Amino acid sequence: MPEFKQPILYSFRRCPYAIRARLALFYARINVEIREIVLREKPKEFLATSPSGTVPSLRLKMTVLDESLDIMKWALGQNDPTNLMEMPEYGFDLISECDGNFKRALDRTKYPNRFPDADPVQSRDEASVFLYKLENTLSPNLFGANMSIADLAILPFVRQFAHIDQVWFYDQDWINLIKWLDSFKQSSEFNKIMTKIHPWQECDSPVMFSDLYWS
Ligand SMILES: N[C@@H](CCC(=O)N[C@@H](CS)C(=O)NCC(=O)O)C(=O)O
Repeated sequence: MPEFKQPILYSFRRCPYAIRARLALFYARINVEIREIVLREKPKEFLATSPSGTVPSLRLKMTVLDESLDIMKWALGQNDPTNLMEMPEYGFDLISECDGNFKRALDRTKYPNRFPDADPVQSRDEASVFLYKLENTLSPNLFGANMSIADLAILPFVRQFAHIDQVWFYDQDWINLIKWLDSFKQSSEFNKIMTKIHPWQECDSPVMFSDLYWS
């Protein structure tokens, strides 16, 4: 076993689950080594770490966190300078709905070839039901002026949905949703954690959050 020096986050830049994990670690100012993974060529070190073979996966000294939401809760449980965890329990229901029915419908409209039995337009309508629910909740964030863990957990998926057909998305009458998404996409936090890095190789020196984001 290699000596444990610091937490290691296996990540994939565009993956919405990995984006939410990086955001939480960034907001919590937790310094981790980040290893960018190519999903079609998963390195053996990653497969040895992640029981599910999915990103994100965070190797800690005694354990591995293999679910993005667990990484978020762990990070913000260590340090939560902007009070992201201060939200009603209902916020976790919204996250579950995002990860469940909304993501299911999103995938069926984004990847019609993978789901030949699903109608992409009907799936888009199904996904939109959740987005209108958010539209009616936003003021300007899900729980008022402060961002919460629910905002950080859900926004990467709304972004993914919006990118399927941006013309159509920006043509819908979800004004609050568009403002919320645009403000997220323009935020320095989001832009920092989207910094491009080369796929990790065993011979590389560690790339730390502190080198990328806090230098
Ligand atoms: N429930 C997991 C889901 C993570 C997930 O599905 N990530 C995708 C990338 S966006 C993945 O790693 N897929 C494996 C693959 O494509 O081989 C989480 O919340 O972390």
